[in-house]
Amino acid sequence: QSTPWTKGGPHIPSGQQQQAPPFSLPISSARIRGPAMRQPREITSFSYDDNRRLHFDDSSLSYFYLLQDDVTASGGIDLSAGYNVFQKRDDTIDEHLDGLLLTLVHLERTTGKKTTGDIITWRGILTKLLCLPYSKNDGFELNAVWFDRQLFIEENLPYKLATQQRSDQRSELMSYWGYKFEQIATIPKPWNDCSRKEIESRGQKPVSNVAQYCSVVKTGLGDVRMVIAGEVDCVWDYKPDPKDNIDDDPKLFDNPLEHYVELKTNRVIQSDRDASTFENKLFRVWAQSFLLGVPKAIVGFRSDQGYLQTFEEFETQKIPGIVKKSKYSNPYTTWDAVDALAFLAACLQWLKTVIPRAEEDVVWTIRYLPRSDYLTVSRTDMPPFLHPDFVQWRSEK
Ligand code: 0WD
Ligand code: CA
Repeated sequence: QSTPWTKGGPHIPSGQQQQAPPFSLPISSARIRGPAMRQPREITSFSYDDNRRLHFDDSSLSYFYLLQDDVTASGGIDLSAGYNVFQKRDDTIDEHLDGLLLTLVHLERTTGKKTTGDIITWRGILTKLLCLPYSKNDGFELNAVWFDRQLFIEENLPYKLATQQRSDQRSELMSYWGYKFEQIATIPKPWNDCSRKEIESRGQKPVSNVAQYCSVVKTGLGDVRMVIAGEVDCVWDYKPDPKDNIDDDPKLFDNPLEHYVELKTNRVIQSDRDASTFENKLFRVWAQSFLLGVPKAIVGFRSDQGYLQTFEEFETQKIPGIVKKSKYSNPYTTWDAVDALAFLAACLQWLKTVIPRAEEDVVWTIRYLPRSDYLTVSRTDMPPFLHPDFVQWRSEK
């Protein structure tokens, strides 16, 4: 049973000659100027603790602390240390949008104001869509549902689990290096509140990826307003207290997002091939950080044996330029931020119109098959996936 659909996606010139299937959006990095992105603003934040319990506060927020000398003096920090005691989150547990939705209930209860926005989702979902024109090898499925006149989008976890390649021992270790880097590059409190011992012993505890700090931001692209939540690795210096921002003068506003930092690890660059692979990755870092308004990424460079050798700061807004000016850049295949945003804008606008608004509680699948040229939407008979407390809260209003 499908609803009649008049047109394919929005009118984007596509290089493809293929006939568009119904309910579909051609994937294209169109050479058109996309609508403007609004400056993201943090509306609230939340934390998961080491037991994955949710707290409506900043308790899991970390602070950047790493000295170049500490890295070089030791001849490189061993990022494999403690791998045997890694406390890894069970990522087969489907959390849906729960952390975000329960945080919105808490926010709306305490402020008495309803969170407005057309689309509510995790940042990671939008990163996938933003990168899609340049990253067509991996397929995905998303679930979407209209509720209370807002469109909620989550990843379809069973699809992800069924299709993801079983990661081998080497890639398991490499992803551990990323979490180990986060551990040795951060402290749980601002440095002037930490004792020397707390700072020096920061790499001793088992590494865990269970605790997380997430920022919830309001942002917009063209006519689409969004509420997105994403994990933030740490702050550079401090997080401003919203109470200190009573003044509405935007010039005086100390924006929490401006203090955030994304952490990444990468192999040390030794060849042209390494450099070009890194630039590809850097663009994804741009996409991810840009969406949430995170201004800085710090990349730890490690050897093939997993020894951290050095680290470098990248300003999010400069990344597209770095990639574009690079000697590895190719005008036909190289990532372009403006074009990627134009695609995302078209995509979100399309989702808003193509998924029938009147049919609340119907779950739709947004599907991208590997290497295909279209994103498609179809109706499912899946049960709604929004947390019952959120549904009840919004239904009472
Ligand atoms: O589609 C998504 N993005 C999903 C997110 C699917 C299922 C769950 N989540 C959860 C995350 O666990 C987190 O609580 O959503 C929350 C926010 O995620 P996000 O910021 O939207 O996620 P994304 O931008 O994809 O990833 C950011 C970081 C990752 O760091 P790197 O440096 O690799 O980008 O979130 C972490 C990861 O550290 N992360 C996870 N950690 C453990 N298990 C997972 C996971 N399944 N997904 C993301
Ligand atoms: Ca990270």
